[in-house]
Amino acid sequence: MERKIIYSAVQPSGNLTIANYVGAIRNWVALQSDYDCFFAIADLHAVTVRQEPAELRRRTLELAALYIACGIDPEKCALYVQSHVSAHAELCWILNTLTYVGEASRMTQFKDKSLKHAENVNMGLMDYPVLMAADVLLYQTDLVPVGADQKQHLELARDLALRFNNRYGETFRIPEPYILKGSARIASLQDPAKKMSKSDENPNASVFLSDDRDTILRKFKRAVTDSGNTVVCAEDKPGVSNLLQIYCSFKGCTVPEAERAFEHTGYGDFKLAVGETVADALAPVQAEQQRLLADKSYLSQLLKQGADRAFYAARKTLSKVYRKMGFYRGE
Ligand code: ATP
Ligand code: LTN
Repeated sequence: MERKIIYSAVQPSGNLTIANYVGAIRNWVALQSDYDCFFAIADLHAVTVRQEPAELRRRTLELAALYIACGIDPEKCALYVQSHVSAHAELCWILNTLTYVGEASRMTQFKDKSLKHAENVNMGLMDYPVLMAADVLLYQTDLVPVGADQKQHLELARDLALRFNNRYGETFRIPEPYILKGSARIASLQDPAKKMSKSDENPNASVFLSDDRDTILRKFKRAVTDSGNTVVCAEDKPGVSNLLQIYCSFKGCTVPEAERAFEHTGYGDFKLAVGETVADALAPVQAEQQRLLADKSYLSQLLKQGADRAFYAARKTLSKVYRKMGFYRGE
């Protein structure tokens, strides 16, 4: 039987946080043996917000090393840099002609980022979800593992695929979001009403995968908790609930199990335990990432191999798109 196709990506737009790890990359590892996977480093998406060129270059390679350190096997899946496959930008242009300005401007992320980067509300920012649709549709993707925050973008990808198919004939497979069980939404350590994000201006709000043990312990020590002194997951305890979620994600246990373990523990010791658990779990990943980054030519060779694989699959879809739309392709 034909294997289903999975596509996902992360932007090299900042240092990754434990939320990106728990909510995205870590979950992909289990998928590689059962699906044909494409995992990209979305650098074209990253530049919708201003990036320092040297940083973008460094982070792109760091993200590649991190994927592999987390357990993504470049032999099993296509691991590549989005800008290495020009078909993404080409299909994005085509899909732009099917996207209404109204629907693009209604996207929550566009509205949020427009407020956050008011000095640079560029066309790319508005086009972000269309490029994402191009990513997914190019590979005839069945499933897209992402966090709940990306669901709206996937709805657009589905709408665009259906619109194209209705207008020009069956071309794209209709992708489904794949919100994985256990991939909880992790909140900011300083404001549990906000999601933890790599671009938060408060460095204590997010734990980065590059943070060393002391920094991790310090950030958890400073994390906001709630009134009271019991370690339980409850609506009126968003801070403690978030810390419990983080603990469980790294310890691999359930919330009731964790609540029981901390039944007689105060907030100070609880936060220390969460920090230690996270630091212990990250240490081997960090070490492996550093080992990989020491051999840049090997990494770049792996990325080239991934891009070749992606290019081959993408070209097939793109030729079909051009043909169906009536672009002259020669005799
Ligand atoms: P930025 O702050 O630059 O917008 P981000 O930290 O929100 O970035 P993205 O690059 O947008 O991260 O997302 C990468 C992946 O991580 C996506 O699959 C997304 O759903 C997941 N993710 C991001 N933030 C969280 C979170 N707080 N909890 C769980 N998953 C998350
Ligand atoms: N916007 C995504 C990253 C991304 C993506 C994709 C995810 C770019 N292209 C295609 C899934 C499929 C995010 O997670 N912030």
